[in-house]
Amino acid sequence: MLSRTVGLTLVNLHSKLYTSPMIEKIADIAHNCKHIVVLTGAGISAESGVPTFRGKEGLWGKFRPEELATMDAFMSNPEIVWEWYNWRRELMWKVQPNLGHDAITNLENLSDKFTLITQNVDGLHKLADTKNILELHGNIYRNKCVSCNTIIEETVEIQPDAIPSCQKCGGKIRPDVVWFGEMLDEQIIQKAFEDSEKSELFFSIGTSAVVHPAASLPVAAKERGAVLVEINMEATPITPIADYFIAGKSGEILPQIVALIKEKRSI
Ligand code: BJW
Ligand code: ZN
Repeated sequence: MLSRTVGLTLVNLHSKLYTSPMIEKIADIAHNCKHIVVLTGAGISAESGVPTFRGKEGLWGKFRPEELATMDAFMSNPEIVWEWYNWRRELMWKVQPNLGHDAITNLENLSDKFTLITQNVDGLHKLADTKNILELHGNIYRNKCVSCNTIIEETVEIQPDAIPSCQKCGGKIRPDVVWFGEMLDEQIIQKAFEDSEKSELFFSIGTSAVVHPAASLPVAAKERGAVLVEINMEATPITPIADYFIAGKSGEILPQIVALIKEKRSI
């Protein structure tokens, strides 16, 4: 195959892969390490058509987080909150994983030990067949009781003007996502820190790295000696501590890294 594209995109000449020295270096580190952790944010799903939160086109440019993504907002206006979540569910239901999600699955298959930590609630990593996933901020398709936290696994369509009540305690049903001011699932966040701190190579991909505790994970990994790689369209608060920062789209960069690891494995 003879193909050539410009910039950071893959250049494949006579089946030998040529790419940037930085990507080459990262692939080399990945090839030689035992434990990789990947943290993703909304940016990984942007190329699938899921809106991000921050930035010009982000959801928080059009909607106020405190009116939609807090318990206070839900208690004072559950109909509006459900309308917003129904709109997002519908949007997410229609989209497919992109090349970035697929590359992460390939990276997992090429790794001895691999953990994917995602802040996303869209379920696209699962759909792309990544196996070891920690969902930090819940899942938009799951519901739970606002009072007793009973999980309602099956996707029930919620009518905003007739929000169902919990069969156990009568509390209102809400989406099982983590809103501002709410604690993350203790076991999930503990495992996320444990794996991050044990990792040799940590990728922070498509996250603005401003929401905690998720944004502390790359810092914790780096402090314990991991090589920190950031892939994002723009710099973030963690860029200054990253060993490698690649400015670009995850759906274009990640497949290059995976292709190079595969090439190294077949040598
Ligand atoms: C691309 C791309 C492409 C685009 N390729 N890249 C410490 C310090 C300060 C504050 C706090 C702190 N600890 C806790 C807090 C408070 C708060 C917080 O962090 N606030 C800050 C914002 C100031 N945190 C919390 O409240 C958390 N709870 C908690 O800590 O509990 C303990 C506690 C309780 C009470 C009091 C105090 C502490 C919970 C946070 C929950 C976040 N929830 C949301 C909504 C989830 C549900 C839903 O989806 O509906 O989670 S908010 C939203 O932000 C969502 C995301 O998961 C999260 C992170 O956003 P993300 O993924 O980074 O997206 P963006 O849009 O910000 O960035 C996208 C990036 O992609 C950009 O950088 C683009 O450039 C890039 N990009 N295309 C590569 N193709
Ligand atoms: Zn209940």
